[in-house]
Amino acid sequence: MSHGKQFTLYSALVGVNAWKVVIVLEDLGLTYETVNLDLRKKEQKLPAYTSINPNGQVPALIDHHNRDFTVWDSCACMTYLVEKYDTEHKLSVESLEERMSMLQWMHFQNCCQGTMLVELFCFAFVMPEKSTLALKRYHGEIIRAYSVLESALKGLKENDGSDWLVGGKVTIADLGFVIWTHMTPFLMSTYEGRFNLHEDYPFVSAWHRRMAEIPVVKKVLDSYDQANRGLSSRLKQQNARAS
Ligand SMILES: N[C@@H](CCC(=O)N[C@@H](CS)C(=O)NCC(=O)O)C(=O)O
Repeated sequence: MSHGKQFTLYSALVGVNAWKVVIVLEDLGLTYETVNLDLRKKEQKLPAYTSINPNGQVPALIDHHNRDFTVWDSCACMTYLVEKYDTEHKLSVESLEERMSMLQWMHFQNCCQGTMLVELFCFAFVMPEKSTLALKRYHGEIIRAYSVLESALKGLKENDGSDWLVGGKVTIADLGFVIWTHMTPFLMSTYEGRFNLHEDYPFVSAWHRRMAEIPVVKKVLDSYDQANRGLSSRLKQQNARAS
């Protein structure tokens, strides 16, 4: 399966989470082969894949240089990669306390920003019935997540002069957010509630721009856009037909 590449990454073109792992693989210069599952065909729920990730979601990562060690969930994959291969701490920090701060932001990203955006998207686009209450709740949670980030980044800048969440440098704590923040304006446009990243969250917006300009991140975001070109218009058409 590996064709000489160190890792196999299970991903999906329309999914977002595996692209978080791509950023770390690319940044650390690790070689990988991507296997894209078709989520609409439910390939992620077939036994061939649930034997790799019992949770039946992408991403999952296999390290062929470590006895085919397998890890799933985007945050666990990113953490594994830096713990084992980022020996120079290019994208990570050293002390236990800073590593826990990094994990704390990654859990927040996964459980709050990522999950709430997915739920909003599901209730706006995927579910056959619209639920105003559900949409309102997820929209509110996303606003809350961005407000938490805004005040944390503002505080870090004003108190420590830092542009980043942990350790005064870009780490996987920051990078876990970038693809989701990139997608947020589109995902939020599925609902009428206000969301203006630039005007309402200037510290988040500036932080996101700094990350999006890092050459590796820019390359991955461009690849994501390329892989998903036409997605938003396809989804809008599909939604118009369903309503
Ligand atoms: N917390 C998980 C979430 C993974 C997830 O939601 N993956 C989506 C694609 S972005 C998926 O596989 N969806 C298909 C499904 O849930 O069946 C992670 O960060 O890896």
